[in-house]
Amino acid sequence: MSSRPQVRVPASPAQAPKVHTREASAATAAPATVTPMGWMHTARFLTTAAQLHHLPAMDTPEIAFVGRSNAGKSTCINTLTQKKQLAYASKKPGRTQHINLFALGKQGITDAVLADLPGYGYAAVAKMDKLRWQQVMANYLVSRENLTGIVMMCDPRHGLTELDDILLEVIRPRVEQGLKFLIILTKADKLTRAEQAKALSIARLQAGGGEVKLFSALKKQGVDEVAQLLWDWTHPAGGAPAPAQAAETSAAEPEALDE
Ligand SMILES: Nc1nc2c(ncn2[C@@H]2O[C@H](COP(=O)(O)OP(=O)(O)O)[C@@H](O)[C@H]2O)c(=O)[nH]1
Ligand SMILES: [Mg+2]
Repeated sequence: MSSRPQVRVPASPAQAPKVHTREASAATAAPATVTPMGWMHTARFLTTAAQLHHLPAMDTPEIAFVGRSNAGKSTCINTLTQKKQLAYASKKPGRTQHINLFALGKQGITDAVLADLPGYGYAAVAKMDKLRWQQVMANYLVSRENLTGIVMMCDPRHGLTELDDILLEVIRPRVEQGLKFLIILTKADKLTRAEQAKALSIARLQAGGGEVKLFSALKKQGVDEVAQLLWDWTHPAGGAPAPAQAAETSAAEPEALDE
């Protein structure tokens, strides 16, 4: 038996009034000329929440960005969206342990939401704050109803760490139910071609059927590919985006995302 603290996941999704706006039908209303990159550039701050029940319930497909501190998450989101103020929004005092939501799509017809989750594994965060945050994050990943996909940032020079593995365990049941999953290997410019190929094949084994992409903000590598993939996730051919089902109960309690 592990004596480490456990992250508890809720027995049922958080109860909050659902936000129904005319934004829900935007996927079908989007003009055919929109490019995935142009679409990413429409990103704008939507809201921030310290706790799951403070997040608005939405029926717009949502993509969560997760990763260890310093993995390159903020830089990646900035590069994809061409919006420096998004990272600024996430860095504002008091919001560093918040879930920050950004809207995508033309103004007034949001057709997808990006959720920026604070990085984990940062040693300087007080133990209690860490535990509280891990709880919020695990609850979010397990029960957020409109969650459609998860993007995990990983610095390939370090590979997936123990914290990344624990998070993978938390989301595995939902990925098996159809939740989209992508590992972005960041800072690819720091690797040789041979190292990139090796990092790709290792991460593919760990991604459990999810996608893996190399990314460099410096060299603009992988930007189009990632934008295209996120577009495809949220605009499936022949129908409105369908969020993967949220887990009704937790099969097993994940370990704490702690070091
Ligand atoms: N060479 C290189 N450095 C990067 C890249 N992306 C991020 N970094 C650097 O990695 C460090 C952490 O990046 P940041 O986006 O703040 O990480 P976060 O903590 O995951 O949000 C910063 O010094 C960045 O400048 C990249 O594509 N190439
Ligand atoms: Mg950051």
